[in-house]
Amino acid sequence: MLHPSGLPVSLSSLDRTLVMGVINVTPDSFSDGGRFIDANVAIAHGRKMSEQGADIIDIGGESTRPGSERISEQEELDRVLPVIEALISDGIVVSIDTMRASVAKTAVTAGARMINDISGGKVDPQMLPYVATLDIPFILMHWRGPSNIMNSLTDYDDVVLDVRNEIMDQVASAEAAGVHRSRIAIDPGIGFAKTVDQNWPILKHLDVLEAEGLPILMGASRKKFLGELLARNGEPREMDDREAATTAISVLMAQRKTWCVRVHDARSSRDAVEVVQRMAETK
Ligand code: PMM
Repeated sequence: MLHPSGLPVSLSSLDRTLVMGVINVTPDSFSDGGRFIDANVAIAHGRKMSEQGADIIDIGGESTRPGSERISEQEELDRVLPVIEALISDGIVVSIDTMRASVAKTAVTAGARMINDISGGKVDPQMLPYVATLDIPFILMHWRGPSNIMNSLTDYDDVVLDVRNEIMDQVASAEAAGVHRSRIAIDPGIGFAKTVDQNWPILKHLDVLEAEGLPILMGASRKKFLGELLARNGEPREMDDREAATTAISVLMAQRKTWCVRVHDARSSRDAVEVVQRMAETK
């Protein structure tokens, strides 16, 4: 059964931040590239994250790391489909991370319950019309351009206001294509067309985005701005050693009841959400 938000009732009735566990079935993703290119390893990891408290597993087959090039549709499908099918048959709620309508459609037909398009429908002209035919959540991320050039697209007058305005323009395009507003979650796109320093004001002034009244997903997990924050002797903190900082962000998000955090380690973020939730309920 689905809630009017398009979420399974068991998720939408929760009064806490959701935890989305990430699996990149890619050889080169920014955070976990190469680890889950083998479908069996990816499936085992998805099951583990689910047991550890992930509410949703987000599966992507195309790397979005800065500078990365696109892969073919077939290659993307070959990577993600076996993993999606296996996790869905276990009853796990799956989200498809793709910029291609055709891949989204195959995933949704297989049972995926959410579409996460980092371009918010800007890359594939078929995406928004397709999403308009569905009753499931659509995660629309702030996006200025493809990964191979996004590091040159970081000029903002005021990063907080510009990101808000640009996301809301994307939301308007989605609505114009027939996507119902109640299906849209927005995401400021931490690290996408942003310098390391530009991510902090977005987090600090999240109220500006919250004022739009749409659910917000935050994808800060293990990203470069955390590695740079924790750098020693000019060396960024290793990717695998950014978990405590990621958990700190999850605490901050849970405190403001952000809709969802997208993370690589489900257990630490879910534990953090539980602590915040218990504090909020304690008289
Ligand atoms: N980040 C990545 C990939 N997909 N999707 C959303 N909605 N938000 C993000 O911030 C996001 C994403 C890239 O990082 P990864 O290596 O953690 O997947």
